[in-house]
Amino acid sequence: MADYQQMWTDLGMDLEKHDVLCEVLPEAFGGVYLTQQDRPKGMDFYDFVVSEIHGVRPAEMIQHQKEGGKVFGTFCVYVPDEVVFAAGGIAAGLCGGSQFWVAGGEKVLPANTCPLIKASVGARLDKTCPFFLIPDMYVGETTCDGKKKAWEILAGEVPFHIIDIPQKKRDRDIAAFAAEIQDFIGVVEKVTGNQITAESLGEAIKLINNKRRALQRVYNARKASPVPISGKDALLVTQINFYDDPARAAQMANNLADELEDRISRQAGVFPDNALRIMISGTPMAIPNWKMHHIIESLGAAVVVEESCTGTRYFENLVDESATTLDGQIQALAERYMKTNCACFTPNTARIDDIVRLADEYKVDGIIDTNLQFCNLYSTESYLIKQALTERNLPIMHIETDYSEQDFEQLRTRVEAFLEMLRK
Ligand code: BJ8
Repeated sequence: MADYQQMWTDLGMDLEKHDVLCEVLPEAFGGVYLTQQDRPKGMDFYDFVVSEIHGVRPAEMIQHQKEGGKVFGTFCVYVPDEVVFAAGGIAAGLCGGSQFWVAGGEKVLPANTCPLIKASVGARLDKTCPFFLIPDMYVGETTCDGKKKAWEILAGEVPFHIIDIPQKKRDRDIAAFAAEIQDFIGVVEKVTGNQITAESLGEAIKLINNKRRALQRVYNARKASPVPISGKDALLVTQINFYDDPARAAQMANNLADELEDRISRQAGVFPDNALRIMISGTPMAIPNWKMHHIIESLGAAVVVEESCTGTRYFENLVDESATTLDGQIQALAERYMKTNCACFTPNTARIDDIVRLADEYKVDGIIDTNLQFCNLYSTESYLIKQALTERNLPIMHIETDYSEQDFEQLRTRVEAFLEMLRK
């Protein structure tokens, strides 16, 4: 890795603590990723990004700030990145996915808070992640109670804008979300000093849609049998797309998709033809959370799709590009974002429809519905999901886990039993 010590010092990072993270991550990545056979060449880019994870992209963001640009750190797929890029800013998804940061979060949060929230707060307070120290503003949302309250703590550290997310999906809720986008435009214009026009927002909508289209191509390739890319690799692509430059992210995902389509035409796969095909549904898996994929794939089954915000929910729906006025574009954005089916909505039956549809499209043999520990929204919803899938004879198991390795063997045993059942 290049030398980023000066950059980290300037950011006020706790270098001693950060060194500990820098020591463990390459080993974890090597064990989970580099041991895989016959990975697509297109993964080299993503491996490089991980090898320089706290260097290369943070350096670009700081350069952007030196040139007068602003950086916005975001925490949810309901935050419309288009608005930030339309004002010449950079938006980067920040959610913490490492157990390393959990203890820092527990200093200020109840222990029974989900690890994603604890890690996100800990990464900032412990000053061990450059991505959390760079932004000029954080942008959060009112999805779950844990996040809402955590934002109040983080607001003591960084200017914080909170987008109010409706809890139902009636026309008036979509109108309310459009008003939130309108407010967000005002905030972003003030922070960046740049006015958002119909032209700049139209370009930003295309920019982010292109990234979504590229990810759709990668995911479409996963519908093939034998599957041309592992679930672990596909997950890494999505995780990195949360904070990479969107134009480059689209280009790299398109390059990878070209290669995957070529593999499909040659019937080349990374798992045998008869490997079990698994869908993971549930809460997002922020980088470097690769735990469930690693368990499943090391047992010989392929994860072929994720119904999650680090999966299909991130890119499935495009924003209508035909509007030419700001009002029309804001409405198009509101309609697109409100199609995302997070468990914070009630009722949320469209999420069940999504899982059933994806099970068919990706020809899955079984679904592993997974939620992070203490996420009441997704763990409660798992009851209805199990009921609906069982009615349709779709095999499903539910798992609740955190970022630690403590339950690794126990989970492995449970997943192994589920896979055995599917093989019978
Ligand atoms: S749209 S899934 S990214 S809120 S896992 S922090 S819900 S207690 S992450 Fe999410 Fe947006 Fe929904 Fe997606 Fe709370 Fe649950 Fe933790 Fe969660």
